[in-house]
Amino acid sequence: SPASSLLYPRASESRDLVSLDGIWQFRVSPPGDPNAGFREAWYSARLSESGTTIPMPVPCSFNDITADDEIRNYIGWAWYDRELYVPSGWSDRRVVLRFGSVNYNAVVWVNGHSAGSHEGGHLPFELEVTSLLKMGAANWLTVAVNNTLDLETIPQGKITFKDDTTRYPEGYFEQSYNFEYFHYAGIHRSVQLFTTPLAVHIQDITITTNFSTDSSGLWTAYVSYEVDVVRSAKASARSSLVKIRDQRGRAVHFKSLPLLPKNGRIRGMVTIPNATLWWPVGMGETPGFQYTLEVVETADTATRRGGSEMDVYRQLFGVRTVTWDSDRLYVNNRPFYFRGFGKHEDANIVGRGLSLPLIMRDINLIVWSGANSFRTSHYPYAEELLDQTDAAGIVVIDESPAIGLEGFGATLLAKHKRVMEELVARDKNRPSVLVWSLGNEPQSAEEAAGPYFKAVYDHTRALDPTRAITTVVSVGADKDQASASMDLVLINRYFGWYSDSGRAEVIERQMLTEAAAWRRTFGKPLVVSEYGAGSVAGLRDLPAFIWTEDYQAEFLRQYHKAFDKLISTETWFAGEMVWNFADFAVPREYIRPQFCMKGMFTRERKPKLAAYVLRDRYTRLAELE
Ligand code: BDP
Repeated sequence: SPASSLLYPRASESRDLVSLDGIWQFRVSPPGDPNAGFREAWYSARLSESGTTIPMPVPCSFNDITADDEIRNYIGWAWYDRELYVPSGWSDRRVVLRFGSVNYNAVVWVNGHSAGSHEGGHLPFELEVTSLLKMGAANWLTVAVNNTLDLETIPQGKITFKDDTTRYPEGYFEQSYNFEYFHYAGIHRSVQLFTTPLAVHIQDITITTNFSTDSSGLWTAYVSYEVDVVRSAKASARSSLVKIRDQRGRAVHFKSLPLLPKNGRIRGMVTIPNATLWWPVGMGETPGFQYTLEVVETADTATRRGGSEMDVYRQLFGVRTVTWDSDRLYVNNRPFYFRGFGKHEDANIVGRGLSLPLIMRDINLIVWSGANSFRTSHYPYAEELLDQTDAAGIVVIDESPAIGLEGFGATLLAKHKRVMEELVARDKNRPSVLVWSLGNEPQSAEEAAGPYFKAVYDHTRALDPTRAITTVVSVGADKDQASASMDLVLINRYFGWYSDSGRAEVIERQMLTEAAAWRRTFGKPLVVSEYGAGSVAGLRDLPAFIWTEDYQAEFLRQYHKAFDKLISTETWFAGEMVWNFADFAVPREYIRPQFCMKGMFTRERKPKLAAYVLRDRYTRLAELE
């Protein structure tokens, strides 16, 4: 299954990489005729031959690029295409087309031939296109993207047809969502072609780590790896090498492995004496320290050229452990306290599209604020961002796109399991990912939510025995059916905002009462994964009034009083994550003015007053560690 192999596309001496990012051609389906592109086979030639196209950047959301309301709010099949050439040297290579993320459904053609499809935004997929590409001639690539959400997609939404033609035009419908952020769509992350040798390629690598310490305080690391190797029918194994390199590129370990006669999985364990551990920022002297596992697979070929072919792949990893008990989460056996953020992938113009400048700006602001973590609310974020969290020692709660789930039927469960497979396959080697989040704010008071979340938990646990698992909940402790199956309890609370709006004076008491109730009910570590108040940047008042920067700052201080009490009196209070890092776009609605204003930073990443309050606190907490 394709989900078992999602190695990041990395060039090496045996692998070429060609970016297909750039300006593509684009068109949405005509109003009232969503299937026109399939009926008229738009993919059978260049898109511009079947109708008008407009230029559209990739990667990017298509919503905020034009001045056209129809495109901003488009729901249905949108079409992309571009031309491409392949180096002639690729005629004896295996060629894979990889999409970092397409939201939501994608159907792909190469030169008019079906190349495959994928369901679900926010996660990558690969299609082998070796036999579809023409070397030494122009090729064209067509992608149809559908962003319609219903009760059997993840996340869910609803389509309501407005049948009253005295009030609505023919065929008018409304897409609603089980979530409160703008439903950006399109080809959101990079599109790449990469090659591997034909005779042999490294399909997947899984690394897990452990360590021991001796009396002099030196660490010995135990690195276990599994390498999935695929050879073509006529090729035979010649050699299999594993090296571990430190950050300066020095080989600290070298191992020649026994040869596998058939395709399959090579397993091994290596020891690194005097090893350097991976630590979260603020916790050790080496935050974000990583090694590289280098795998070299060589096979004798029976091709016309004879000889042998070699595939090389380099996988970063960190040496660290994650454990948990009924009180806390531990990194390398030391208790970890989350001081973090809920975030979004959201920015002006690019929407949810990959932006490397934005990624670096956000990482720098997270470090500035003294935070040590964030949650990828409410869907998996770009791999390029997680590269930076691994390297900086910023802890990640890696959340699936399953937000606001309801119904909990068999189809939804199967898809949810599949999403967890893809997420774990993509991020399993990342040291910064300590926790999988199965989803955010499901209707977890429903009876069916209990067995449903237990099933998703068990499935995820089987995929990865090494990380903690949670589901972020918002119903009351007396009603919640999901948390009983989880390792950590994460709750979202809005005292002083959605209840007792603008009344900061009742926050502390309510937060303490609430925390005690969750502890009593579940006896597990508790993290407040969301608390937040909106503020319009520049709107000020004294005394503080709801929606001002002053109220947002005061609101935080009141929660912090409660958190400080919990930290000093309870062993099980495991962290706090403010909602939200930055202001972000929301659907068309009247309770928020185009954006959720709960950011510490504006959408442009300029600080509000609250950012300084938070920074003072997080820096102080870091010093206590
Ligand atoms: C919470 C949701 C989050 C919203 C937030 C809000 O988890 O996605 O943005 O409310 O309303 O319930 O700001």
